[in-house]
Amino acid sequence: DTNQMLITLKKEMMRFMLTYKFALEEINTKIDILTQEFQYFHDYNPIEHAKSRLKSPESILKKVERKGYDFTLNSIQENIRDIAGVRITCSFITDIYEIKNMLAKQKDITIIECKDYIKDPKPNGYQSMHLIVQIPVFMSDGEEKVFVEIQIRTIAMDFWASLEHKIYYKYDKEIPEQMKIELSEAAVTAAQLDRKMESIHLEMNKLKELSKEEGNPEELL
Ligand code: 0O2
Repeated sequence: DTNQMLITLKKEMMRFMLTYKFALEEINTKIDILTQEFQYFHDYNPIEHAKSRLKSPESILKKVERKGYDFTLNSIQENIRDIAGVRITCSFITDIYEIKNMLAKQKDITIIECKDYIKDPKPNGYQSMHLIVQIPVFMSDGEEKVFVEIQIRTIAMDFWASLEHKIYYKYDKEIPEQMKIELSEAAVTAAQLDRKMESIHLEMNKLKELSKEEGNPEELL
């Protein structure tokens, strides 16, 4: 009867959302392990911070409607690949590629898609590395392969993107022309800052190596 159908539907929905929650927990554990390992064995940690979020059922349904997909769990599972999302912020551009490689090397992670908006920034200036990965989640009744979106960016890229995101919604997706120009200039400045910080960081590493070779590790830095 209808009541039974509703109970089954609710259970299916619950199981569906839980798989994404578990996938996020798995990815968070991986990031946590990398962070801790770097803390113990290396001089510095490429991960400044990581934040994860689950898309709310309302936002999922809005996106399904906007994109014209079927309103079935199968279609949502296949087409909406950012229900589980993680954003990793790091200091330097090289860290982004290093983190990407470290994740790609893990046996249970499959990289399905990689969008490099650092090599090819969006027309508005947006920069970031976007990965869609798939990770197995083992439930009592079987294995689910779950999509997770991982965004990796520098602090400067993140600073720009958060402001742009706020402005985008403040102006209801119609940013005034002058502000678009200013944002685009700010994106160029942020990219310059990233390159500058990277070169200073490399310079510092060189000095560190040199000082180690001379058997005097602490003196220069
Ligand atoms: P929110 O509120 O952050 O979740 P799709 O995901 O399929 O709709 P697309 O273009 O294929 O769209 O995905 P893409 O390019 O990988 O971008 C997805 C996410 O990246 C966005 O999620 C944003 O978080 C971020 N992003 C992409 N472009 C921009 C941009 O120009 N400015 C800012 N600030 N963020 C951007 P959502 O779901 O759109 O938003």
